[in-house]
Amino acid sequence: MPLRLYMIEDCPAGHRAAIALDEKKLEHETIFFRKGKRPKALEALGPRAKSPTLIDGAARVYDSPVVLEYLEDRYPKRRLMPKSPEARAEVRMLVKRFEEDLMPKMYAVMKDSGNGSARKALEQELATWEASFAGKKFAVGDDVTDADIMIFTMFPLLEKYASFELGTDLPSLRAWLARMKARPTTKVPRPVKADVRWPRDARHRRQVRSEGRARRRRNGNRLRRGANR
Ligand SMILES: N[C@@H](CCC(=O)N[C@@H](CS)C(=O)NCC(=O)O)C(=O)O
Repeated sequence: MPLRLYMIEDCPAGHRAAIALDEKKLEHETIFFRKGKRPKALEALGPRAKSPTLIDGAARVYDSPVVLEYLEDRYPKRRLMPKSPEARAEVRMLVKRFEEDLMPKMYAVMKDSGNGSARKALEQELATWEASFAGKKFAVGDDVTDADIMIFTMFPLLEKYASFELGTDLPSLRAWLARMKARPTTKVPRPVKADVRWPRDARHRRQVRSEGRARRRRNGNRLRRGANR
């Protein structure tokens, strides 16, 4: 059975898992659900099994950083973590800094009542990240790592829900974002109609499966095109 990813549309945490699966070229099925309507399979795992939750054989894994770690441990062939302990520590420190310092300010901009203070706080925070990204292709070295994936997934949301774009005073971050967007793996996953309902009957399950196959074929073609670039 292919891996199964449960996620909510426009959930940055779910998007991270989807990117890692595509970067690692792992065949998978994505089941979308709506906020507040977790499928029974997730409810059975307890309240922390949200978007994303990954089912892989006997493994049930949730919480996006843990899902990324699991995929790296279980499928190390296409690496999303550097080899050296120093660089691995750097990735983890950036992820922590992102979660504690940057992500809350990004969410604040999306919830902002409009007085502009959240935007100002985010711009000030991003200036510190501009310094960290100066002269770098990706967050840590020349290859995409979990740090890039974690950070990247907030930007499509900021653009969509807060019309927030990186300013021209952040050239290193802008170049990094453009590099991330250009990857065939980073497109925001969208459900096909059948995905958003929990499969209830045999006919519906067949429909979900056939749409899943069509999507995987499309994704496969997209990934192959990307790989041949
Ligand atoms: N820290 C978790 C956050 C997961 C999370 O809160 N996901 C939200 C959507 S972005 C969710 O599934 N909410 C549904 C619910 O709370 O019922 C992670 O990184 O995976």
